[in-house]
Amino acid sequence: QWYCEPLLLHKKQDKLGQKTKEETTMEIPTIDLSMKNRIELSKQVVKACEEFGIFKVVNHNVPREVVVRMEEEGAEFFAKSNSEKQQAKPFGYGCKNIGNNGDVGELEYLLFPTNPQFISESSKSISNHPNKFSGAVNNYIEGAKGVACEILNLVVEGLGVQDKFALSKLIKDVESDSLLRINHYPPSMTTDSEMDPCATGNTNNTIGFGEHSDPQILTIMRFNDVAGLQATTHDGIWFTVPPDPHNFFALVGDALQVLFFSNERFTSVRHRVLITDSLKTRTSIMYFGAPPLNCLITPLPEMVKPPQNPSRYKPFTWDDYKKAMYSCRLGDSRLDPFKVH
Ligand code: GA4
Repeated sequence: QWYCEPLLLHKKQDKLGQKTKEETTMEIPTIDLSMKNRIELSKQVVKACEEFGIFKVVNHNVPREVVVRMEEEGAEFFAKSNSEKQQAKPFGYGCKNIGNNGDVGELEYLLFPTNPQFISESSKSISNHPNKFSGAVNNYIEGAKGVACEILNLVVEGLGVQDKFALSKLIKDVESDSLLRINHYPPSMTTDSEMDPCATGNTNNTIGFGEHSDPQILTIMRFNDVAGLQATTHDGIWFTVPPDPHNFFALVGDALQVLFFSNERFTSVRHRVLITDSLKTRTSIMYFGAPPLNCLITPLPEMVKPPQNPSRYKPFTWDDYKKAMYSCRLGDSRLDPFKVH
């Protein structure tokens, strides 16, 4: 039905001690946004969200140039000295520490809100050419947001929800709490800790970013030609997602799970990054599409038909969820406290 791509399973027992099946192949759905038959396309998107929660998006219309410029700005920033990078704290620069509760990964990153005013005001802390930096970032965000909105519109169409923009309008809102994250996983053989604050010697097959689901509605991810991303099937089998630097990957987040959960349609996808390449730097860029803080995260009306199909969650705002998630560890099942028992 859709263009299929074999997924390679990680063959060894990994550092988390979980055994993975050997030599099994799987297929990740590919969504071709240039497909003319909109009804068929929306069905494919819903199926991909249901069955995998992660899929590739091709013919997305984001110019190559936009992605290349964003990559160059990221590379320029991460090549700076440690003390220069520390100046970028207001822009969400981090090294190894993830969140506030002791999680660590083998990476450096920038993590910041997608609000253009924040970006233009803070770019001075990050680049000697702030306008060039903020221009590249804003263009990238517009492109990734466009892909996210198109996917969300297709989801809504595929499920027959009346308000065609019920989901995309949440991330288009000027108050949207969406984020951009640029991750930089240094090659595992780097040992010069003065030049590279993340250097730890040989870290082959260690965890670059631990297992988690993304809390937001939808993530649009792009990474360079270095492998490392793994996701789980609904049966808990880990598989590696082969790189495709020309295309994006879409990931179902916790908020999308709740918006449809009463219908048991979607589950947010658990994923992680392993460092498997000892010589090449892995870079990834994630757009996390989120609603405004005061938005109520509760199933869309068409998705709840009580009493046969009551909501599995107490209604909560995105702000409530954010507060709860920052008191959690990375791998926690953060939705559990919101479940109706
Ligand atoms: C996971 C997805 C995004 O990278 C992120 C992460 C956030 C952070 O790095 O600050 C969190 C993590 C993520 C979920 C649980 C909390 C918060 C780290 C952490 C331990 C930016 C996000 O939105 O949630």
